[in-house]
Amino acid sequence: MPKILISLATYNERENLPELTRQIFLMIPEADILVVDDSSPDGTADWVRERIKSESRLKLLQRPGKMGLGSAILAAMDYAETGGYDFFINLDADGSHPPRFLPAMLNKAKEGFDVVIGSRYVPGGKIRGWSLPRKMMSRTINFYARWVLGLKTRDNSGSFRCCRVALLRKWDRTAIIAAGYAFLEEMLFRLKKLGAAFAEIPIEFEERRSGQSKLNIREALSALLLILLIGTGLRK
Ligand SMILES: Nc1nc2c(ncn2[C@@H]2O[C@H](COP(=O)(O)OP(=O)(O)O)[C@@H](O)[C@H]2O)c(=O)[nH]1
Ligand SMILES: [Mg+2]
Repeated sequence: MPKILISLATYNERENLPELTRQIFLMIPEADILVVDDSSPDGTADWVRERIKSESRLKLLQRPGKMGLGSAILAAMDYAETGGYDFFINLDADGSHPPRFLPAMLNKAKEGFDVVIGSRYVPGGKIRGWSLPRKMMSRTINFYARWVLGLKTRDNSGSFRCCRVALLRKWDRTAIIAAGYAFLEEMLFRLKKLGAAFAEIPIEFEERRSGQSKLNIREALSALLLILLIGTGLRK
């Protein structure tokens, strides 16, 4: 039986975790869930610590301060390697990535794909709760990333992804440039260079109902710049 690690990067997601972790375990009972929390002021890590007492499949990695989404996913990837897992899946902890898509994602990976993207931009994919300008912004970023980084995949800016851990082992992640949101595009760029086989499965994305987005204009602009530097090879 393959070992599966599902990672959740959290910053102030205490309200969202009880229902989300319940749904994930319902969908993939054999999986472990790792919460990578950056000492959220709302006490997310306290909830996890309490829950772990009666749920051994739940794990916590607490870091001293907010270090960015990319760096949290990197830490979870290291955990997957060290822990001897076979498949690594990441999803946002705000409920935007419904766990009902996990089995399809995992099945696709088991078919032999190295990276499976939970995609809003393939037929059957949907976005609920976004305004037209927000949708246009995401489309533009994706178009830009495809062009600058030479990616063929459609959804390059979402974090709902499954990776074969054997592939992660081949990837020297010390050379990673982006610690924030641009990590998501950079990851695909690096894995493509390693010859990874990509697949996308449609998902229905839902905007978070509780809490706040951590993506602000400064983060977004810095992501655009980093993608350019990575794509042009100005930063190696
Ligand atoms: N550990 C950690 N998690 C983060 C950080 N920034 C964002 N996240 C988490 O990453 C996920 C996506 O962030 P979110 O704010 O929903 O971004 P958006 O969906 O692009 O608006 C959520 O689970 C956040 O809690 C961070 O600096 N550290
Ligand atoms: Mg979100």
